Amino acid sequence: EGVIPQEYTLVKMEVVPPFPAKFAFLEGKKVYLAAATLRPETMYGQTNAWVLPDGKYGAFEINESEVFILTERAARNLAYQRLSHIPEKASCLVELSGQDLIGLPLRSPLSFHKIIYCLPMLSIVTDKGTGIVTSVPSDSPDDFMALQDLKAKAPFRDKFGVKDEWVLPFEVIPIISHPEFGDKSAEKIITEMKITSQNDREKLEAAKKVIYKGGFYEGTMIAGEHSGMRVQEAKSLIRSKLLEHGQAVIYSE
Ligand code: A2H
Repeated sequence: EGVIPQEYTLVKMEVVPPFPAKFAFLEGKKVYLAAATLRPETMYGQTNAWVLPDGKYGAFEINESEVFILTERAARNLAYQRLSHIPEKASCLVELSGQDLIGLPLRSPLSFHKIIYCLPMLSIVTDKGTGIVTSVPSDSPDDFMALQDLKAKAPFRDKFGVKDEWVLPFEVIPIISHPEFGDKSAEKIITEMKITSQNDREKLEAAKKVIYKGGFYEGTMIAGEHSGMRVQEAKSLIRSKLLEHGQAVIYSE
C-alpha cells in the first residue's frame, strides 16, 4: 500500500435471489458483491464478475437492509468510512470462499445484460480493493484474457464448476472508441502482444501500460447516455450518477 490513498468506486452488483444454502438466511435483505473499480465509465460493458476461487470473503452487514460480500480487510476499511452496521467494526454474518460465489447470478448497474454471473479469476489479489472485480473485456486486458481462458478451455470451466451458459453467451461489448486502439482495445493489444493466458502476467502488465501510455483518456464514449462524449468528461458524470442512485459507494484505502 502506497502513501497516497487510492480511491475506488465500489459497484453494487446485486445477488439475485433465491440465495444459495450458505446464505439463504439472508433472504429478504439486499446482498451485493461489492466490486472495486477505477473505471466507473466502463460499466456498460460488464459481462461478469470475478472472484479468486480460494480467496476468503464474507457477507458483511452494511446497514439494516444491505449486505456486502467482500474481503474482511475491505469490510474493516469500510467500517471506518461509516459503512458498517456496527460503527467502526466489521460485522460478518457468514464467511464465504470465492468458490462459494462462482455462478451467482447478478444484476449490475448500467450493464446491458439483465443478468451476469460470478466467475473465477486467478490473478485477483486479496490485499487490494475488495477482492471482487467487475469484468469489462472490451477495455481491460486482464478481464479479456480471463474470459477468453474460460471460453476456450472447457477443463478450466470444469475445474471450478463453471457452466457453459455463464460464459459462452457473453461477448465483448464495444463501449469506448480510441483513436489508436479502436473499440475493443483490450482484444487488440492482447492479439498484438500474442498473449495466450491470464497467467502471462509480465505481458499483461505491459499491455496495461501500453493502454495508459496510448492516451487512454483520448477515448470517446460510444455507449450509454453520454455516447459521443470524451471519456474524461463522462467519467465523473457517470460516477456521480451511480453514487446518487445508491448503486455505488466511494471506498479509499
Ligand atoms: B478496473 P490498481 Cl475497464 N485484484 O475496473 C486484481 N485486480 C483488481 C483488484 C484486485 N483485488 N481490485 C480491482 N482490480 C482491477 C475496470 C477496469 C479496470 C478497466 C480497465 C482497467 C482496469 C473493469 N475491470 O484496471 O492496481 C479493477 O479493474 C487496470 C489497472 O488499484 C480496477 O479497475 O490500479 C483496477 O484493477 C485497480 O487496480
